[in-house]
Amino acid sequence: MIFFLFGMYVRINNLFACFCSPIYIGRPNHQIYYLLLISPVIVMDPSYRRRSQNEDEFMLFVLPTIEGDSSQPSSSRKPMHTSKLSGACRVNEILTGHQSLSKRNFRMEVNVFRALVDKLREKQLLADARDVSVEEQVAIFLYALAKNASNETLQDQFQHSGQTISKYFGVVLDAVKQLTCVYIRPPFLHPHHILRRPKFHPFFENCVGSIDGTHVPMILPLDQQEPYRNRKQTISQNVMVACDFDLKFVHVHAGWEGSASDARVLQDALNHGFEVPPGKFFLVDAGYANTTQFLAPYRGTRYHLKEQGRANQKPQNYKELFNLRHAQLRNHIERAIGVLKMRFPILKTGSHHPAHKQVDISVACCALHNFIRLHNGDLVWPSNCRLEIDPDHIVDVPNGDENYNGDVQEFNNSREAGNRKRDDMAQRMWNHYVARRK
Ligand SMILES: *[C@@H]1O[C@H](CO)[C@@H](O)[C@H](O)[C@H]1NC(C)=O
Ligand SMILES: *[C@@H]1O[C@H](CO)[C@@H](O)[C@H](O)[C@H]1NC(C)=O
Ligand SMILES: *[C@@H]1O[C@H](CO)[C@@H](O)[C@H](O)[C@H]1NC(C)=O
Ligand SMILES: CC(=O)N[C@H]1CO[C@H](CO)[C@@H](O)[C@@H]1O
Repeated sequence: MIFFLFGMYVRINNLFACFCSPIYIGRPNHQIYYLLLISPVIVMDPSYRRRSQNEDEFMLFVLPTIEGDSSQPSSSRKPMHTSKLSGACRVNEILTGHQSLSKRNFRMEVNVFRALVDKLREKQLLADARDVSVEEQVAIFLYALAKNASNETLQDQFQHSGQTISKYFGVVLDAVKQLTCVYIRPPFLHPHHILRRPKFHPFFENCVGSIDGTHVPMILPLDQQEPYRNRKQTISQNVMVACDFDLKFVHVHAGWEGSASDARVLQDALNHGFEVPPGKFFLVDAGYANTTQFLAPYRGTRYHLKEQGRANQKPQNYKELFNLRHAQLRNHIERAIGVLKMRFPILKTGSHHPAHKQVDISVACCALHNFIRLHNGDLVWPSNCRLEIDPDHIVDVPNGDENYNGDVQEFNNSREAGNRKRDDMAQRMWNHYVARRK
């Protein structure tokens, strides 16, 4: 317990808010206010942040002058990366070849890949180096996420030294991290069209999305593992994601120890910049308290769609009806998380990058997911992708908390109001339902 608390303290001190210039990107006027005030918050260690920033400044500065791979060990007299097929050719081959090549290797369609490269160039987050174009830099990064490719595999694939690979992985990770503020944005306030369907309307019209905690495996040195040990005894971070009904992430709070409860992580996100727009609410599962801003299903009542489907029974009372509608609406967040992890299998296995980079990788994947959504990238094929990872290596992580364990004072305090709101909604919905059935 003491260890756990200590772990949390460290986290809280390490918070770093991602402040970014508010950019108006063609939203309805009433959105501007939120764009200015709310920005996604990412948990990370400020000292890491500072160090990596300096490295980047250095790297971006020296990029254009670096010459090839001057890093070959002098003991090996034969040059190592001699394949005729240079990295640049390979990337070109993939981008101009059959469309499945880009999906398989970069986990996105060619047009989305090119849009990403353009955006990174345009924002001057990446620049062509003499021997590694922005296309190839991005390719190295995405290939690593897609295949959990090791340093060595990347060297062979792209015909560069370990240092070069490592450097560009870091440079692109940082660049994508900077896009986070642009692509992970607060939810639209206008009710989503799905909420206009008769079975949801008008009861859920102020709902802006759903929230869930998802575990992402981490690989950590033995002496740092304990707080990250989750219910399934594996090592993971607990990442809170909020997602709108377009399957876009609207907030991500990453880096919490796997032992922390979903409710605790949500509270921490609220303490560090996450806001629920006034009068709006998110749907949460039973791992959270039910409050006015976060509506949970009724406990001890059938909840999962599967359960209700199996019983093949119409809801018997207002609580069952509420839970059914709640589950139907919440389906989208499970889908979003599912697609995210299938698209970027590195999120299922953990990697040997330093801890802060593992945290950054999970946030970067969410930003890329949104970028892909924005450019109409498909969601179907990533869900059906064959995972090119040894199933033995897929880390078993918990599926989010099943019950709120009462560990957050602030949520405890607003439960009564939450219950009144939920009862009120559920009863109105039930009356409407019964009246229509007659
Ligand atoms: C990749 O290998 C090079 C040496 O070949 C090393 O300098 C670099 O740190 C390695 N990068 C990672 C991320 O392991
Ligand atoms: C992911 O890569 C790391 C090395 O970078 C390796 O230790 C780990 O086993 C890999 N996982 C899978 C599933 O291949
Ligand atoms: C929250 O309420 C529960 C009972 O509903 C209680 O067991 C728990 O100690 C409370 N937690 C806090 C942090 O006050
Ligand atoms: C899911 C959940 O937390 N439900 C709880 C909402 O609050 C009431 C009382 O405060 C509890 O009885 C429920 O279990």
